[in-house]
Amino acid sequence: QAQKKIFNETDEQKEQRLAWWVNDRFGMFIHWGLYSMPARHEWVKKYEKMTNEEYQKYFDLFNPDLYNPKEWARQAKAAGMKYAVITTKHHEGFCLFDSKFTDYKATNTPIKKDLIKEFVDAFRAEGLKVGFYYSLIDWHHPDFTIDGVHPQSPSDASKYAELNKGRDMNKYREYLKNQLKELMTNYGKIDILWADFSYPGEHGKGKDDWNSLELIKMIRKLQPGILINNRLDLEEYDDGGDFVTPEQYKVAEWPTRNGKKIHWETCQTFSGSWGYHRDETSWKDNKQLLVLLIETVSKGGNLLLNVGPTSRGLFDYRATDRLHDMGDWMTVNSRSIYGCTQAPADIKVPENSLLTYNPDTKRLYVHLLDYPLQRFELPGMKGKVKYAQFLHDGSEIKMRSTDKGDLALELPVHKPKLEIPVIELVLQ
Ligand code: JFZ
Repeated sequence: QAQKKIFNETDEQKEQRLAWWVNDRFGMFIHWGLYSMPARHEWVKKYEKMTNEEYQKYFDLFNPDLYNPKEWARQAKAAGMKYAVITTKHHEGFCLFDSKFTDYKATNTPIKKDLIKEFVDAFRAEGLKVGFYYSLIDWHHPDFTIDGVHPQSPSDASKYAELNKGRDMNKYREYLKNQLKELMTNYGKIDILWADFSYPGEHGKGKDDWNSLELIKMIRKLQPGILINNRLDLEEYDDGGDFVTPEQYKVAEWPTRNGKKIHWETCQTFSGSWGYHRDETSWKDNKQLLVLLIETVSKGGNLLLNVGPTSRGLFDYRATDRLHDMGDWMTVNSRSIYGCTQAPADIKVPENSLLTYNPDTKRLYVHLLDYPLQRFELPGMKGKVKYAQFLHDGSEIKMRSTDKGDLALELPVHKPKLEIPVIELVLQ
């Protein structure tokens, strides 16, 4: 099958462009907008079928007076995250940035600030890479045609044409292009563009509705080093997206395309919704979150973990607590995450554990999900390991042979005081 490509970039050049991202593995997603005020899901406008008029009160009163992105950046960095992707505009259509092409923006609310400008400055100052989420969907723009995901979508299909009278997608396409141009021009070097999302089909939208081909060319021209996700509906092209984005579920194995392993990033929430949700109780615990990160790296992927700040501009304490605890673990264990990937196929995964591997240092990391009593066997590893130690305190773990001639480690009876202890094996 002939390769269809948009750009003439070699595989090697692409790997170079993505090298930092593959190495860093762990980023923060931030979903922030007017929906932080109702605080009951970022799709609240659609779920509750609100009109623009009904939604207007949030715009009129939006005033995140405690917004301090330096503190967000501090928390992200302390958690071990290396990049952050923020919603510059979500489906509600509200722009956190100062755009020339709309009045529906933060600078026209009581906060009167370009929130994105401050975000970019603060995160860069902490040494974090910055990415922009931009919603292709827009529930506010008068030319965006009402479709299946629109708050006013009728159940009776024959009503669409009538409801869409006077709406002109040509004008909306211009708007998309103009706004993306602003975002790619006015904020310095942008490391990631996270477009969201396409849903081709009847009463859906895809590449022709957005003019995706023209958009991706413009974006890469304005920001040559940028990484772009796969939600522009350009997957017929080999380079129509730099990475795939499995969302809110666990991938069974490393995703492939034409039999080749491809770059992937899973995005996940703490509690289910992306925007701040006051009453949600389904928060993942620390161990689940660490497993999510480790398992992702064990299959060669990245984790983009989401925070939904409140309408005052703060991270909710439940998010802050979890970020803090992940940071405690990362402080001593990040060597099993950064620069790591799936272990070589010939290495057997021991029971109740997850493996990651650093191909540069030839070190194998065994994450103990269920701390074993004293003896830990590594079938097939005899003669392959030079040295074994705990990662958190660098203390030696003695090696010995089992009766069957396999390698076994002598673990201390007392479980080290951290959720998931990691053994570092220095391979021959
Ligand atoms: C989208 C948004 O609707 C959602 O609010 C959030 O921003 C999330 C990160 O992205 O939700 C999607 C988009 C695509 C799929 C699923 C949910 N998908 O392709 O399965």
